[in-house]
This record gives sequence, structure tokens and C-alpha cells, in this order.
Amino acid sequence: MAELEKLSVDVAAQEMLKKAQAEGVETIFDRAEKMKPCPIGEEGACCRICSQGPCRVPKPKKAKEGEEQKKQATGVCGATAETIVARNFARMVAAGAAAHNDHSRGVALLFKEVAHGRAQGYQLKDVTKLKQVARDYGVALTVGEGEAAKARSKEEIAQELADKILAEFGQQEGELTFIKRAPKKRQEIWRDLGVVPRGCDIEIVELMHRTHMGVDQEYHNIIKQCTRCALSDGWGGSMISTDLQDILFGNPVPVAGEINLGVLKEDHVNIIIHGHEPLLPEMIAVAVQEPEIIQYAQNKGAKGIQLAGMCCSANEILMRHGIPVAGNYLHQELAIITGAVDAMVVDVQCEMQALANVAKCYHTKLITTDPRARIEGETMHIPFDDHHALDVARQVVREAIDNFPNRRSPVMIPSASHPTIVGFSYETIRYLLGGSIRGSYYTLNDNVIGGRVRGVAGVVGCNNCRSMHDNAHLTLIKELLKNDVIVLTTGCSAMTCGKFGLLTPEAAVQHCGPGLAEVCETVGIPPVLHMGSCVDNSRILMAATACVKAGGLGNDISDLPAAGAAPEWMSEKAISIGHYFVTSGVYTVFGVTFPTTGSDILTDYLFQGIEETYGGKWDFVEDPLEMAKKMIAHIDKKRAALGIDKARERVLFDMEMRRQLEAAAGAE
Ligand code: BF8
Ligand code: SF4
Repeated sequence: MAELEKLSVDVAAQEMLKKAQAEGVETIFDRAEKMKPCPIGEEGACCRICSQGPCRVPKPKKAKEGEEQKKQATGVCGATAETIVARNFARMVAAGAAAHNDHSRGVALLFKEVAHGRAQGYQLKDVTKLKQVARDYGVALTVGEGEAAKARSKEEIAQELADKILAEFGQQEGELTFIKRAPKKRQEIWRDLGVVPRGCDIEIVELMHRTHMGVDQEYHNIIKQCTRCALSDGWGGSMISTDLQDILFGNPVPVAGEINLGVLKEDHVNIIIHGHEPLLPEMIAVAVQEPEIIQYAQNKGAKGIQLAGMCCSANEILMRHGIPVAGNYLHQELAIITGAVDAMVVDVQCEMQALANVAKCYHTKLITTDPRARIEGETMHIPFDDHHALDVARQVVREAIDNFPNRRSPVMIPSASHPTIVGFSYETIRYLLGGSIRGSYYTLNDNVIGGRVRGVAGVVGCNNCRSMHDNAHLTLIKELLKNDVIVLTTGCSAMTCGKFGLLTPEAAVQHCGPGLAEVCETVGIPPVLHMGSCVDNSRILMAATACVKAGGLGNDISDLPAAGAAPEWMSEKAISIGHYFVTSGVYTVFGVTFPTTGSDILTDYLFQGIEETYGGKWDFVEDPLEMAKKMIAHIDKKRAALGIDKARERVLFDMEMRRQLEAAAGAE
């Protein structure tokens, strides 16, 4: 095991790794050391889509002087490195978009059952948002004409809306409804290029078809379908998930929370909810508050029940209920190693199979709840059923309580945990910026134009065991704040921010440049705004669109002084997200490694060529400080193009002058 301090910057993680080591329990960090990534696969240069391969086409070494440069090999069918690498990239986009779009289908199916009153425990909570989405989908809010018009019930509206949304998954032609939410200019770009997604399913199927042996073998054309598919995620599946979840569970508003392994309690039954779909977690949150359940836990000798989240399910229940978070992706094994987790309840995505082994070393019950995601080994399966979700939730909680007396020693819970303020949905930011009457993004734009806020960055995405846990997120974000760049965050990145105190209003004075600090103090917000889970990256798209529509910062997302990053990405979802940000006009930088480096031609296209068409582009930078530098340079380039670079210089001069004045005053 490498030095623990080099594996994570999080002391709670370090403590648990030490415990694991002492107890002989293997974690992802040990396995990562034993298994080095295949260098050819890492750069996307291995094709195994037919049984004549696998064909490996790594870049040939640079020729020495006087030698002839060797050509890059092709696969045995003649597929070039460009085709092979593009196909691999495309399949990542397809799988990532599939994960989000299938998530949203599940939410839409539940939404339909709730609308018909067939889903135990759920309600239509946010009627304002329901009406908003209904308008988007052309669902009438009233029946009858003129004075005889009568308002339809929320159930009626929701029933029709559910059918329309569900039909869109299988739609064969036309356009996804939410495409209309994008800035006009962006919509025109997509239409001119023929990349507007038709439905949520068809784009994934077509992309998989086109990457089958002997189909699409022109890399621009493959990437074009990647775009259509990724847009069906960002402006389709992910946006549908976010909006329907808001309608069902409530649109997040600022709420206090707590994050890191220290939220677990030794004398309580600890239940960790891990995964992505908040459907069952919402009911578990209800079940743990029921007096009979609490009594049941007390009868077993526990003081109470502590519910905590992990990964994106954590973000969902944190944002809406302030339920504490035990940690991000690389914490999942570590939480069990505390010895205090009585049940870990998982649904879909980002759950390591190794959890089953780690759980076996302790007393933890690993409970799978989704028929699409079973885990081999001594796990328990309690399937989610939307007609009886509360009963299922109660059963899950009772399993955890029954397991409380089985704890083995030693239990050790790190003390680290940090308070957070979360829940900055796109609508909440609008409200906070302008108050309820004149709520809008004008205020943000004014501050950007005036130079107090230099620009906006979306920093999102995973942890990756190939890079020091949380380090890149933290270093990058701190550097952005120092340079007056406000940060919007989701996913595991948001949890990193929480753990290190960046999700509190006090962080503004501590970490921001003078301009951003002043704005945050005036509005009373943290300098890093937690916008939710990974499907909630759609909230960032909406916030960017709102900035465009508020005026003064150009006509399109690509005009904004903004940039995106996923410095510790690892999942295919991240690639789909990255690609919809790029093709929505955002400069997007990934860290750790980049899956197309096996073809210089394709990589150049993604890092440069694509900007001509979409105004956004990909980039790859390993070092987080360098990443910040490039993002800030991009923001400054956009400021110059908008003609607002001068304003910033003036503000900085003013601040400097103010400091000098203060110093002079102090000296007197
Ligand atoms: O959807 S950031 S590790 S938990 S994939 Fe997974 Fe990555 Fe975390 Fe959420 Ni998103
Ligand atoms: Fe090799 Fe071509 Fe088959 Fe890929 S499709 S494995 S490059 S023969």
C-alpha cells in the first residue's frame, strides 16, 4: 500500500485506509496498485468489437533522426485508429446517456403512477414546476373556453404529461421538447447540423448500430451521432429526471447539511443509501421517522436511526431533506470499514462489486433494490416496487435494525464532518439573485459585466482511484475562487467541496478574490453552489441559458465567460455529460486521462476542430492548477470578445486602490 497520505487528501479516508490495512481488508486503492491500466486501452486504441480482433493500434514511437516514421497500424479489417478510437468514445457516450435516460424513464414511470394515485407514499409536491413542465409539453392547464374555462386538477395535468413524456422515450422523429429551452442561437446551430435528438432511446440505439463492425467508419460522422446521443442525455433524460424529481419530491431550496464519515453514529442504527435514483430513498427517509420504526430500533438497543447518503442518491436527499452525506464515490468501501454501517442500500450506478466482499468482512448487510443491478455474493435483494414503496422502505430499514446487534468490534468512526449549505437549484439561484418579485439572473450578469465575478465554472464529476482522492477538485476549485470565478458543482465534486468547507457562506471571505467575496457576502451565498446530483447537470445548462437570456453576455452559451471541468472523472456518464456540455458551447476540461489520445487526429478534432462548429471544445489537463489556468484564460478570452475585459481591469484597480487606502488609513 502506497503512503496513505498520497491516496487521499481527506483525513477521514486516510483513517479508514489505515484501519483497513490493520484489519487486512482490501480496498480499491490496493487493487489499483496491483492492476495498472492497459496503456493501449487507456488511450482508446484497442478494438474488440468483432472476433477477428482484438486489434491494437497504438501510436508508433517517434522515429529517430534518419529513420522513416512508422505508420500507425490499422485493425485487420482496415479500421483506422481514428475509427477505432471514435467508436470506443462513442460507446462510452452511448452507455453514459443510457444510464441517465434509463434513470429518467424510471422516474417518469413512477410519475405516471403517482399521477393516477397508484403509488404508495408519493405526492405531486411542486405544482408550480408541474405547470411549468406541462406548458413546455403543450399540456393544457384548463378545460373549456373563455369564461367557462376551468382549471384542471394537478392529477389530470400530471396524467397527460406523464403519457407525453413516456412517449418521447420511443419517439422516432421530431425533436425532444426541452431542446426548446436552449438559447435560440444554439437551437439553430443544432438544427443546421442535424443533431437535434429525436427521442431518448433512438439516439443510443443508432449510435450502437453505427459502432458495430463495418458500419460508420468516418470519425466526424461517428462524433456527430455522439452529439445527438449526448444531447438526448443533457437536454433529454437528465433534464426530465431533474424536473420530474423536483415535481415529485420538491424543488430544492437552501438547506443545511453535514458531510463526511463523521456523520455516522456509533450508538445509532446506521443506514447508507448509495446510488442514483431517489425513488426508494425518499420513502426510506419517511420510514426512519415513523415512531414504530424508531421504537423498533430502540428495542434492539440503538439510540435511534442515522440515515446517510453516498454518491448521487446522497445529493438528492441532502438537497431536499438535509439528510447527511457519508461521502463520495471513493468512500463507499471506507464507510463499511468503520464497522458501524448496519445496512448499505444500493440501487444503480457507481456501486463497486467489491462492496460485497468488504461487507462480508464486517457485519454490514448489502441490500440491492433494483432488478437491473444485482450484486453477486452474500447480498440481499429487496426489489423496489413503486406501488408499495413505503412498505419496501420499512422492510429495508427493519433489516438494518435487525443487524444492529450483530456489530463486531472494533467500530471506529472518523470524527471528520463539515457543515454545508446546499440546494441551489436553477430556480433558487434566480430567486436569491433578485428576490421574489424581480428574481432573475440579471444581477449575476451585472456582476460579470462589471468584473466582480470574472466568470462561471461548472466543476463536476467523479473520484478516480488513479488520481489522489479529492485533490484535483479541491485544488482546481480553490484556484478558480481565488480568481473570482464562481463555481457551480454537482456529483462527487460537490461532496469534495462540502467536506472541505467550500459550501458555506464563510468560505467566500476565506477563499475568494475580492470581487467574488463581495458578491457572495451581499447575496449571502457560498462561493461554490451545490446544484445536485449528476443528472442535475441539466440545472447548470438551465442556469447558463438563463444567463444568456438575461442579456449583456452574448446570444449563446458559447459567448458566456464560462468553462466546465471534471478533474477526477471515471465513469462513462461523465463522457456523455462532457460531450453535451461541449456541444452546448462550453469549453470542458477533463483530468486523469483522456480516452481518445490513441488517435492524434481525432483528439485534435475534439480539442480544436469541433470549436468551429459548436463554439465549445474538449480539453485534457492532468495538473489541476494548469487546468484552472486554462479555464481562466478561456473565460478571459470570452470576456474580451464581449468587450467587458476593460471593466474588470478597472474593478481590480479599484480594489487595489481601496487596499492601498486602507493600508494608508491603518498607518496613520
Ligand atoms: O453520477 S460523479 S462517481 S456518483 S458518475 Fe458516480 Fe461520478 Fe460520482 Fe453520481 Ni456522477
Ligand atoms: Fe479488428 Fe476490425 Fe474486428 Fe475491430 S472490427 S476487432 S479493428 S477486425
